[in-house]
Amino acid sequence: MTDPEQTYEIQEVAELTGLSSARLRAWERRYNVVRPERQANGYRAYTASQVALLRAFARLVNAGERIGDLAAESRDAVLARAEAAAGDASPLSPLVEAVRGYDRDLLEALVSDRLGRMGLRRFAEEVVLPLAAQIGDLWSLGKLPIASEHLASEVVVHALKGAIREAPGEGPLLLASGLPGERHEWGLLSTLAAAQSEGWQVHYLGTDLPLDEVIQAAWTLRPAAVALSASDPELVQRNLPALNRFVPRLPPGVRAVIGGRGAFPAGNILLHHGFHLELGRPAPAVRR
Ligand code: B12
Repeated sequence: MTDPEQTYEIQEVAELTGLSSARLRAWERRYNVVRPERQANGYRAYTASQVALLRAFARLVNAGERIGDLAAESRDAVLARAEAAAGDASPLSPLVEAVRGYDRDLLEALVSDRLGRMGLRRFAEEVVLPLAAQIGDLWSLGKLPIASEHLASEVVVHALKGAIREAPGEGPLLLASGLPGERHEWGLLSTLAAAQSEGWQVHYLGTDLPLDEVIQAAWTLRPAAVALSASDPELVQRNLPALNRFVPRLPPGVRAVIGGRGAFPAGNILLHHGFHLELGRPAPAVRR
C-alpha cells in the first residue's frame, strides 16, 4: 500500500497536509522540519513518511502550538503527541485501535455503527477518507503492519459496497470501475456513495477491469455515465492508448468521467479525448 519509492511534489503535499506551498518552503528554510530531496528538474520530492510527519506538525500547529517550539523537539516526540492529540479528539481513534489490534469483529461493529448513524455519504466523507489518510500515515511511518491495512480495506470496502447496493437509487445509471492495474477502491467507492446520494443509480463493476469490458457493459446496460478511477499517474500513462479510444467506443451520449489522484497530471489529454474530470449532478433530462 505504500511505496517507499513513491514521492510527492510540493502542490500534492500542500493538498495532503493543508499547508500552503509557501508555508512548506518557509518551514523547510527556517526550521528544517523536513528536507525533501530534489528531482533532476529541481522540484522537491517528498517521501510518504515526510508527508506523514508534516501532517503531524500541521495537526499540532492547528491545535495552537508554535512551529518554532515543535521544530526543536525530537521527531518521535512530535509524532507521539500528534497521535495522542488525534486520538483524544478524533472519533476515528476507536477504529484505528481496532485496526491496530487486528480486531475484525470490533472493527466491523464500529463501521456498522458509524454507517447506521451517519448514513452512507457522511460515513464515506467523515470516516472512510480520514481513516485512509490516517492508516496511510501510520504505515508510512512503519507503525502499522500491512496485515492491519488489509483488514481495514476488507472491512471498509465490504461496508461501502454493501451500503451502495442496499440503496441503489432510481436516477440515471452510473457504471463505475477502477482502471486496469488499479487496486485502490476506497476513493472511488466514497465518490460513488456521494453520487448515489445526489441521485445517481450506481453500478460498481469492480476494479482492475479491462477497458473493453467496461465498454461492453456500457453497451448492455446503457448507463448515463461511466466513471473510471486511477490513483497513480503511471497507470494512466500505461492505459493512455486505450483511454484515448475509450469515449468514441461508448454508446452515444454516455458521459465518461475519470477521477482519482492519478488522473489529474494527464487531465488535459483526457479532456481532449472526451473525458470529464468531475462527475456533476445527474441531469433530470437523462433520467431513465
Ligand atoms: C488501502 C490502501 C491500499 C490497498 C487497497 C485495497 C482496496 N481494496 O482498496 C492495497 C494494499 C491494495 C494498496 C496497494 C498499493 N498502494 Co495503497 N493505499 C491504501 C491507503 C491506505 C488507503 C486507500 C485509498 O484508496 N486511499 C486513497 C483515496 C482515499 O483517495 P483517492 O483514490 O485519491 O480518491 C479521492 C479522489 O481522488 C476521488 N476519486 C477517486 N476515484 C475517483 C473517480 C471519479 C470518477 C471521481 C469523480 C473522483 C474519484 O475520490 C476520493 C475522495 O476525494 C492509501 C493511503 C492514503 N493516504 O490514502 C494508500 C495509497 C493510496 N497507496 C499507495 C501506493 C503507492 C500503493 C502501491 C503502489 C504500493 C506497492 N508498492 O505495492 C500499491 C498499488 C496497487 C495498485 N496496483 O493499485 C500510495 C499512492 C501514492 C500515489 N500514487 O499517489 C498511497 C497514497 C500511500 C502512500 N502514502 O504512499 N493500497
